[in-house]
Amino acid sequence: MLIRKPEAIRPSEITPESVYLRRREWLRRAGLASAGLALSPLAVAQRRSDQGQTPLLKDVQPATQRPGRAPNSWEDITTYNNFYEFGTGKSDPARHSGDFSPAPWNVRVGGACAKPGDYALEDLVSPHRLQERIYRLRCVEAWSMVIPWVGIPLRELLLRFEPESSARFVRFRTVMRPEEMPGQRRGILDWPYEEGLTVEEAMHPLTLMAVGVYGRELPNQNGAPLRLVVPWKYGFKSIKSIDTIEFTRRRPATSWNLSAPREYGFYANVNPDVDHPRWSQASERPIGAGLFAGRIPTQPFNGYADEVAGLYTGLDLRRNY
Ligand SMILES: Nc1nc2c(c(=O)[nH]1)N[C@H]1C(S)=C(S)[C@@H](COP(=O)(O)O)O[C@H]1N2
Ligand SMILES: [Mo]
Repeated sequence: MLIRKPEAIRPSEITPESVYLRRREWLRRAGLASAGLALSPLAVAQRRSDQGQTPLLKDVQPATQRPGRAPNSWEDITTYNNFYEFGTGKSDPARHSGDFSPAPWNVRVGGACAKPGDYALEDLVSPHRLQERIYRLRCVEAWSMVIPWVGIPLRELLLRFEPESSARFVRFRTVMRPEEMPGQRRGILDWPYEEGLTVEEAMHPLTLMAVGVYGRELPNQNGAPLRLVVPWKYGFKSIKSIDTIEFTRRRPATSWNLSAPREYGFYANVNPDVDHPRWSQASERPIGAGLFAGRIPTQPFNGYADEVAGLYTGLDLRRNY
């Protein structure tokens, strides 16, 4: 469904990047791939699907920017998760999300926009060329990963709903399905999980609506079929399995902020200078780096300061944590 067949690629869509990827793929097939031509995550996914595993999202524009570290393994990304709807342990989402059904899927779009409505996932996704984005993810718990997402810039998606000028925030909600999500049968949080961004944050070119990882559709534990990725904010802002998007005039209430307002702010920008009340945020533990690997320094805005710091000029980042 999200997978566009190669025949569906119009000549106008063939960019230098896709030509590059195909050439690399050709080199690989011809046995010419050298160490200097390290395979991108997309090419790795291609190799997986060559071996008869899950199909990949064919028409994906490969990432142009890469963070300093190599992407985490598929194993790390899909077995070490936070998704409290399936339990609070890191392996709970992988183990307890088997009964969750991400298809069919509809998203209700509402609030201050000219095109509200119920949209089928396919209609949301199919007009867009999917992009690969390799981003760092920094959890507020002080661990981190590097993840090769596949998705649509949120900006492109939101503009289709024609937001009104009165819209100042965008609110997102995770589906409420206690029958399929065992964590929602317990009072861990005030369900359903809700998050929000300012319109400027939502419209920033780095903000992604992800539908895949490693060139494949999102596994349930990573927020199938549709989840937000805001790489300069703590991971809890990147809400999973979204079924509602609303343009609002007032700042929306958000789940973690409601549950512990002193610990989790609305902005939640990654900031090594502002500690969590119970632990330091100055450094982080990279997942999958090996038992004896040390912590690494946390960067302001998770390393994306050049791109996003301008969104917050004049804002006291210590108060607006
Ligand atoms: N609905 C929902 N979204 C969520 C969460 C959650 O518990 N429920 N956890 C958040 C947190 S704390 C993090 S760090 C990221 C983790 O994303 P990943 O498991 O895909 O790496 O998802 C975020 N999105
Ligand atoms: Mo997190």
